[in-house]
Amino acid sequence: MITLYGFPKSRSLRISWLLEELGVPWHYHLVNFNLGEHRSPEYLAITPSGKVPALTDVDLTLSESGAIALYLAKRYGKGHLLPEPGTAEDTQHDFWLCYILTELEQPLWSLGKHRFALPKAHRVEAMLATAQWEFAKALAEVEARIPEQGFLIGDSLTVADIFLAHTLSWAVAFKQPIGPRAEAYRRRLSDRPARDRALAIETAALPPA
Ligand SMILES: N[C@@H](CCC(=O)N[C@@H](CS)C(=O)NCC(=O)O)C(=O)O
Repeated sequence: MITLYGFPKSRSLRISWLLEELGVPWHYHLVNFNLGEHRSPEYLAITPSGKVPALTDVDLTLSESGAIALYLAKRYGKGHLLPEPGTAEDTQHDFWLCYILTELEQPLWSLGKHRFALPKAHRVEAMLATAQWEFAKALAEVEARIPEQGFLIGDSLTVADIFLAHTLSWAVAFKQPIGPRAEAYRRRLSDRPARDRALAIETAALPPA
């Protein structure tokens, strides 16, 4: 059985959402950041970085949301959620996934890290303006390429759509302006029932505050 290690509203939502789209049985293991469980010896044995998401399956243990998503889509996607290997669409998919993870997400995450995620002693106020500027620059390229209707590539959902919609939702949560085309895309992707189910599963695992 697949086990996803995660924490609500973190990058684990990319994977829980994908698992719900795939329709495979899976189990959610909450790594409760509020209790410091990501620094427990049990969790560090699964992933030495102590970060989420991580995933275990019958024959492997894996971290990094991009690697986990590609693994799941290749192993369980039955030809859906990724373009056919070697096609122009496959190359486009590579472009999007690399761009989202290295150009779009990074400045946004710098913002998050220096606002709340890093230990206070390591937060640098002066980073915030630069991160916002870098994010706006990276977003401009997304807005120039994002389709007015449908999905990033072809006429069906791919892994890159889940990553882009999730990253754009972080931008909104971090109060970064996104243009109307990106916002319309984010909303139509986020309306998918699989995403709602994934969010509900992750949130229900948290003990009441
Ligand atoms: N590149 C990694 C980043 C993982 C990551 O930074 N996860 C955050 C939550 S979204 C985390 O676990 N932070 C806890 C920590 O850094 O100790 C991925 O895409 O999976």
